[in-house]
Amino acid sequence: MVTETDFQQAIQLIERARHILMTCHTRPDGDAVGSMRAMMDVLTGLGKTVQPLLLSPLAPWYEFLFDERLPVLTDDISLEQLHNGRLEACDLVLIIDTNSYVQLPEFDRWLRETHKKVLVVDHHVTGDNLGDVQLIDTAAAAAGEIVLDLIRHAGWPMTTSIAEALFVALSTDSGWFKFANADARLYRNAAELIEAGADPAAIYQKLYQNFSPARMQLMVRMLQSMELHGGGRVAIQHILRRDFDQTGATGRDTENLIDECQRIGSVEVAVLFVELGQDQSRGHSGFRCSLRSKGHVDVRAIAQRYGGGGHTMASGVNMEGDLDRVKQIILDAISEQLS
Ligand SMILES: [Mn+2]
Repeated sequence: MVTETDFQQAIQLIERARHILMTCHTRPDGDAVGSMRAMMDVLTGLGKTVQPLLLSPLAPWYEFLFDERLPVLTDDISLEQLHNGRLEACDLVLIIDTNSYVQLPEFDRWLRETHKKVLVVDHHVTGDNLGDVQLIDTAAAAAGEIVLDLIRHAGWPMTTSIAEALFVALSTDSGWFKFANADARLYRNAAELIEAGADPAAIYQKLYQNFSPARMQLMVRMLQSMELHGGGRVAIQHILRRDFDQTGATGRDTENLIDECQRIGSVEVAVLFVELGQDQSRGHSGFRCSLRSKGHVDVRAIAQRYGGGGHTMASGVNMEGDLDRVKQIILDAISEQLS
């Protein structure tokens, strides 16, 4: 729950700031980048300079949100530049859609040392208390809903561009308004954004009917890897490095692919293992494990046990070890809850 005092403190922090550095979790999703785009507009409108920074590349289907390519830490800006360069000139750091160091790779090293004021906007249950002021609303379906509440509290003007960006945030984090987090509040907020100029049909096309052939091929391979366990209640899939190499798809192309197997009626939990690159796993073999639940199994509890996090119905965790081993660990943890 975000209190009136929290909102007032956040508004004060923003009003006093002049140069704002803004970032979100790695592997940025629609909620993170939609909320970022909305806040970029809000802050620019207030006369602030804004430096957006991504921690991994933006997926192509979100590029329409931005007029210019956003810089990516370590690709476009080094950690040294972050320490020494123009980014040190910022007087407020805004972190959106996460409150955890582990979700801020490399950036966390700067964040741990900096004395800058930090404002966090997040809706996840797990977190490291990164902010001097934190707008945390775990009942919100998307961080974008908290951004919308902040705009309302402050009385900042709504524009078509902000409405579109926030609509992307709300719609993507709810699987286009179909996950269990799609409550009356979400639909009301979405309606308000449509009234403010967001065009759902146009946004849907840009987000969901915009696959590259390579991404489609990657999805086909993922579906071919699918195994059903527990009498069809658990679907386990994987994507290996060679699947990327042979299709030409990239890591960003895996977003939302895990949801596909939930079309199977019997499936209660979907699991996707994506093999990490050598650089990310520092020589070890490792996997990014994503988990989705239709509600019966708490997949956050499973991810948390191995150092990950997320929501009860959508979570993720990085795991070391070979595929058979990590599969068995996750399958055992799910079976425990199903029995
Ligand atoms: Mn989110």
